[in-house]
Amino acid sequence: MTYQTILFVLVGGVAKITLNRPERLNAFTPEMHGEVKDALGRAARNARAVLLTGAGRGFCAGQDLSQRKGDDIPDLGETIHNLYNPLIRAMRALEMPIVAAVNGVAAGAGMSLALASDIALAARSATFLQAFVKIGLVPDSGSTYFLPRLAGVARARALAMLGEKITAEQAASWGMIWKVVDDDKLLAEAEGLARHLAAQPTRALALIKRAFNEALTNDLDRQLDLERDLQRAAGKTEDYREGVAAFFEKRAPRFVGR
Ligand code: T3D
Repeated sequence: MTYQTILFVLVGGVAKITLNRPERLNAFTPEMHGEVKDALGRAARNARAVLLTGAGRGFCAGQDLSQRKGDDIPDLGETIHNLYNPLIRAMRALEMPIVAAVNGVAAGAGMSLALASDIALAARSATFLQAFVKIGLVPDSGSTYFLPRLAGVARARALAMLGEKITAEQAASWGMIWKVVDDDKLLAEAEGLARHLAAQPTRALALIKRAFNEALTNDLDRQLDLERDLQRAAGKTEDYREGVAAFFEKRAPRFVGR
């Protein structure tokens, strides 16, 4: 598949996906949904980490509203069901870490995308907003799930109801992202992080991702059982044997992702 709305590069185990409609702040069209879905599939087959970022001055402005003008508005439940929900599910199910490099404004479903990543870094000048209410919609693409769990219910509710823009610093201090990086260093730092993750025990990272996916809803008993099961699986990997061997041989481990 050749891409028109994203850039895709696979280097050193990292699949870099750049949303590439900068003149629209990388707003989503159905075509972009199809291409991101395809790119995540390629990552699943060929990479050990994903880096997600945006071209130009925006990260992603959510749905492309030029496709929602006038009276010919589709059933939005259908677009959520068919496009946005599968995207968020695919991100959370992908068996490798997704690093988001939030290079600029993340609005609407674009903010949801950042929240659905595993490790989000943001440029100091980046901003986040739950833009939905500004156009008479409700947060979607997982924002009402991730936001209260990351930032707390009081902040999530106010962000959703007011649609106010917050800074990257605020997002970090509220626990919504991993860290803030100077604008000119963001991409290099995010790429370095993704490269690091791509050289780690990929199966363990996938199992850690699953543990945290389920931790958001499990009670302690279920989570303890899950940890047991995941550890059983991790204990059977080649990378675990390598990690222990490297520890005793006092050398850096060479993880192969199996
Ligand atoms: O519809 C469904 O299927 C349901 C799913 C919904 C999911 C959603 O994401 S709903 C929320 C949709 N997104 C928004 O409501 C955000 C709209 N954009 C903004 O509020 C602002 O653009 C920003 C706060 C993101 C950035 O503001 P600013 O001042 O930095 O930039 P700008 O001047 O507003 O935008 C720059 C250009 O991008 C501009 O085009 P122009 O005038 O230079 O030709 C603007 O129209 C365009 N743009 C920005 N966001 C979108 C967009 N074009 C289409 N769709 C957008 N979402």
